[in-house]
Order: sequence, then structure tokens, then C-alpha cells
Amino acid sequence: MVLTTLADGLARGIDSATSTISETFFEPTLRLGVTGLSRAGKTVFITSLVANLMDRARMPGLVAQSEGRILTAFLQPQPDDTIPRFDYETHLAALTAREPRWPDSTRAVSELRLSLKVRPQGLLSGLQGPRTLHLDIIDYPGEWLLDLGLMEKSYAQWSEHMLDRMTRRPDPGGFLPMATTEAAEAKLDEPVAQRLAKAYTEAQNAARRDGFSDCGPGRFLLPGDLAGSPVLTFAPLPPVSASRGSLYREFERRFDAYKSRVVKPFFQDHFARLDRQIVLVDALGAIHAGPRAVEDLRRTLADILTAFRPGASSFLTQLVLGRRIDRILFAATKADHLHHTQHARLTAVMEALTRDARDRARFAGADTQALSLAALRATTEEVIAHEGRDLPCVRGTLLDTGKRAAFYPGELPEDPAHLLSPAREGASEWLGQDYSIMSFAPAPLTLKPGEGPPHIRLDRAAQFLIGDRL
Ligand SMILES: Nc1nc2c(ncn2[C@@H]2O[C@H](COP(=O)(O)OP(=O)(O)OP(=O)(O)O)[C@@H](O)[C@H]2O)c(=O)[nH]1
Ligand SMILES: [Mg+2]
Repeated sequence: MVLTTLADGLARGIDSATSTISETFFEPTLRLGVTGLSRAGKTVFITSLVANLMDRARMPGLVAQSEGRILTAFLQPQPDDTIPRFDYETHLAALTAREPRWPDSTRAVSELRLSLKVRPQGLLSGLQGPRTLHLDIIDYPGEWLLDLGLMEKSYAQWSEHMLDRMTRRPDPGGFLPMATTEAAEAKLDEPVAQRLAKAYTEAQNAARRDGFSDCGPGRFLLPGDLAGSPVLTFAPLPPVSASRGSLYREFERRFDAYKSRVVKPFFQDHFARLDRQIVLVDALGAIHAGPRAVEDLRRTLADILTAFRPGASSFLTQLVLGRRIDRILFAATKADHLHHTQHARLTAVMEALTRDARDRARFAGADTQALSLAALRATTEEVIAHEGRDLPCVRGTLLDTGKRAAFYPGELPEDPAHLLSPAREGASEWLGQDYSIMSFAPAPLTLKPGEGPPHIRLDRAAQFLIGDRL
């Protein structure tokens, strides 16, 4: 299990918790983790959330705001000196430019502190002055969270799991034939190791592009400054009996090094210190990619959620002085691709996708919720008559051509099982229904004073994630 193997290193977590304790006493902090697989919408979400918390006219669903108790919100230097700052200004500038652009892809962890000055609620409000809540937002790749699942696997188990998954996926570099013919018991030859790792990484990236979610290890997709290092130069191999110095044993050693040098530090330095978590999911993207991608997403979400398991939380509570993730929000992003009449169905799909995982988290004392949102609304809605039917459409500017177009994405089923069951049963395409998806450019904005960028249900997400602490 993840946590027993991680326990030895947790002393550092305690250090960092005590260093913030005096601060916690007077000015509470809330650490919000924002994660999701690449392109899920993390950067846009954080940028729009911060902009909408600073200018709150579009945030009626945030109760403290509707009660007029949020006095100001402002950015401050973050508490962690070694984590890159979330580049809020650059991302906002891209989204609000005269010709708006989506922000560039981000590949690593980053952090931003937003401080909210709030008038207390209820009886005490007359007696106390305003208080400050520091909201530390931590953006990290979901691929890294997925890696926590590696902690409980041996190299042989991981190899078996990955090789099995890969038989049903694209393999452009020919990894599978190479892995099954290479003599794994032979003495390690570095060029061979590199060829295998390269073909394996290529297959993971190709699978990811095809809409599969369970690809990894995380740093193979997002290597950052580890690119080319031995800790990323391994790949799964079929079992053999091999002696020391063999390709197999060396890959096994590197896999273990990946766990102890890459996965564990992430857990201690970032994950173990979060209070709240939002998991952003491009569910529409997966539905568009087909039943296999949906099933893969469902399994991946279940895997991701092993990190929030019951035992996990209570064990952590003792070790990191009361810090524990107590609220998790699963949000389907980019809901502005659908007419609002379909949003409830998208939420139902999201709920069904995360059911197993959410049941576990609830058991652990964490509150969970699923919703669909658009952090930045890029479309408007309209109903178009087509062959005697009224089709609820969305209209926006297409990213590739720059033309404005109305678009009907297909109708999600009322019962999410109609999507998830064929997916579970291994169907290769949807029967009798087409789900298409367009890439829209962000719409040019003219914001009135006090208004943040337009969104869908960002205020509801904020209420669930931080509302009770305001
Ligand atoms: N229509 C619409 N598209 C969105 C929205 N949020 C994100 N997108 C699209 O999704 C893409 C990825 O969004 P990002 O916020 O960059 O996603 P990310 O998770 O930070 O991606 P990485 O940094 O690559 O991991 C954007 O370029 C947009 O095309 C939204 O609210 N509405
Ligand atoms: Mg990003």
C-alpha cells in the first residue's frame, strides 16, 4: 500500500507543517490542489478562478460574495520559495488580449497565493474585524498523481499491467514486438535500453493523443528536467529469470529509483500538504474519442483516487498535524461545448465515471461532488431548426479556421450507463450516436468594472472548494 512505503520520508512533511503553524494560528491558509491530465483545463481554470475571485460580479453562487462579506482579494508572494509561481498575469493576458488565445501548455507544478479579506459571519461579525484567508493554489499534472499507483506495484506487476494495456493501443515505434523479442536476461546494453525506452515513450504519447488516459509513468509524458536521465530510461518487459547486470534487473532497479526519487518526493512535498482538491476531467474529449477512451478514463480516475483512500487519510492526519484532504471536486471541463440543456447529463456521466472512487473517498471522511463547468465560456447558445427538429447548438469561433460557426455536438444519453456500459464491455465505437467536438477559440471580451471573465458554474465550484472557510 502506498502509505506504508512512503511513511519513512514523512518527517520532512512535519517540518514544513510546523513552520506554518504560527501563521495558521492567526491567518488561516487553505491549500487547494488543481489537477487533471494534460489539456484538461487546469491553467484556464486557475486563471479564471483567480480573476473571478478578484472581480466577483459573476460569482453569485459563492455565498460569502452574495452576502457581501468578501471585502477584497489580492495576490501575495507564495509561501514556498522553491516552487515556480503560477504565471497568472501571462495566462490572463493571453485570454483577455484583443485577439484572445488559449494559454500555453504548462508542464510542471506551480503555485499562487490569493488572499481574501472577509467579514466574519453571524453573531461575531459585529465584534470582530475582517479576517484574512490565504488561498494557496497548487497546479500539478494529473499524470504525477497517477504515478502514486506505482508505489504499490513491483516492476513485474507494473510491466504486466502496462503490456496488457498496450496490446489494444497504437504502437508507432514498434515497442511491443521489441519488448517481446529483446533478450531481457542478457547483459544490459545502454543503446538497447534507450531504444526500448524511446519506443515505449512514443507509444505512451500516441495513446495519449488518441484519447487514452492510463499512460505513464507521468514523467515519461512530461519529463521536464529529467529528460534523458536513467530514471526515465526503462520500459516494461515480460517476466524472465535474470541475474544482476541484465537488462531486466537494471530496468527493475530504475523503476524502483523512479518511485523513490520522483514519486515519493512529489507526495511529500506537494500532495500530502493539500487541504482541498479539484480534479478536472475532459470528459467530453474522451466521449468524442470513443468507448475505449471512456473506459480508460474511468479506470484512470479510479487509479488516481487510490491516492485519496480511507487508510491514507487517517494515517496522514497523524503524521502531518491535521492536514488532510477533506473535499474533492470532480469537474467535467469545457461544458460550454454543450447547450445548457445537456449539462445535467454531462454531470451524470461525470458522477458515474467517478462513482467507485467517490464512494471510497466519502468513506474516508472527504466530501466529494461532481459538476460540469466551463472556466472560460467561449460560446453562445442557440437553437437551430434542422430537418424538422430543433437542435440545441452552441456558436463560437473555430480555432483552426477563425470562422464563426454553430455546432451540434450530439445528444448525451439521459442514463450515463448507455455510455459507460458499452465502454466497459469493450465496444470500439458508439452505436447509433455520434459525438463530435470542435475546438473553439476564446471569445473577445469586453468586461465591465468588477466583472471577471465569463464562465459556467465556476462560482459553484468555488463555493464547494472554499465557501465554508470564508
Ligand atoms: N471552450 C473551452 N475550452 C477550454 C476551456 N478550458 C480549457 N479549454 C481548452 O482546453 C485547452 C487546454 O486548457 P489548459 O487550461 O491549458 O489545460 P491544462 O490542463 O493546463 O493543460 P496542460 O498545461 O497542457 O497540462 C485550452 O487550450 C482550450 O482549448 C473552457 O472553459 N472552455
Ligand atoms: Mg496547464
